Amino acid sequence: MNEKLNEIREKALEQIKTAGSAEKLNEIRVSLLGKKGALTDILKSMKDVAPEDRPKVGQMVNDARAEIEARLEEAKKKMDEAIRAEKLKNEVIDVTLPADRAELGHRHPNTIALEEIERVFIGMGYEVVEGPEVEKDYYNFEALNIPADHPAKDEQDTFYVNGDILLRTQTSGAQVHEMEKGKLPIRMISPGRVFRADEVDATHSPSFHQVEGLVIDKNVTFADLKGTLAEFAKEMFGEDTKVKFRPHHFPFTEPSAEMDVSCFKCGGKGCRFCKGEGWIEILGCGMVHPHVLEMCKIDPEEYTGFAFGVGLERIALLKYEIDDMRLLYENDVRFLKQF
Ligand code: 2U9
Repeated sequence: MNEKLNEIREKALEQIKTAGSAEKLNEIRVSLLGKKGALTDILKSMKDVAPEDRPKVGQMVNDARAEIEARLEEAKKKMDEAIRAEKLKNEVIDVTLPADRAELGHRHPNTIALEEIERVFIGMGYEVVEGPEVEKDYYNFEALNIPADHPAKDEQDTFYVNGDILLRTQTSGAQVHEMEKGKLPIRMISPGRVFRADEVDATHSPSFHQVEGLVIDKNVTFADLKGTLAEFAKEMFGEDTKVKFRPHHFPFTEPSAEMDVSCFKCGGKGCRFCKGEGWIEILGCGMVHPHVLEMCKIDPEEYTGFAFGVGLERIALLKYEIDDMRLLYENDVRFLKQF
């Protein structure tokens, strides 16, 4: 019995020493101390031991059991400590490491084009004035000499909020507000979002952006308009850019014109970019209509002015040679990342 007990004990201690996991330790515990375990079997066979030897043998079995339990407990503790140490090692934070760089966003092509336009006009002494996107019919149409029966006023072209309140179709209202203040001279540009009931396609959107400009002073002439816009074109598209004015019609300016710039891709020879024309249409402009000045209580005999309007998206598309306006609105990061 003694020998058998020793053998179980030695074997158990060896197994405990080489056990590699908590599961293995548990297996060892069950195989020795469980219901059908080796030590339990020995206790069960105590009935075969001579009565006078039973206390001694019982003591020996209990000692072996206590020792195995203690070793199992010890091994388990060691294992837990090793696991904790490993975990801690992985959790070590090196506070001297440089921080992750926060990803910076990208400026939208519209923003880049607007900042460029603003830079040019601020350089010429203009103020940047923004107006409301929701406007009264008067400021969007009437004050700009756009008659009540003008097609632009049709509900199919303009988003009406209710009655005479609408989403502005041009930023001109901001200029009218400024003129009404009665502080002259005026040299301003008004950038901003405008709305038109257009279907979405490569060149149209129900919401886009404009930059309009207005100068009002004594003795302002068409020559001032030409000189200013020629300088703008050079700064935007390069020193060699030429400009050309074609007569046009707007209700708010008289005379009116559209301005083309020589193609900045081919220098005016004609290429795919300018569709062989050598010229690219950039903006509309003209001398402020005397009636518009009168409605703002400015005497057209004393003051004259010029105005112009550019589509911001048009400038951004040209500048970056993008052929579909929808790309500017989709905010696809793969597109925006390129700017
Ligand atoms: C006042 C008086 C006159 C602003 C002007 C244009 C010509 C023009 C278009 C360019 C492309 C609109 O975005 S677009 O579709 N604009 O051609 N805008 S003159 O004239 C004004 C503005 C304010 C008081």
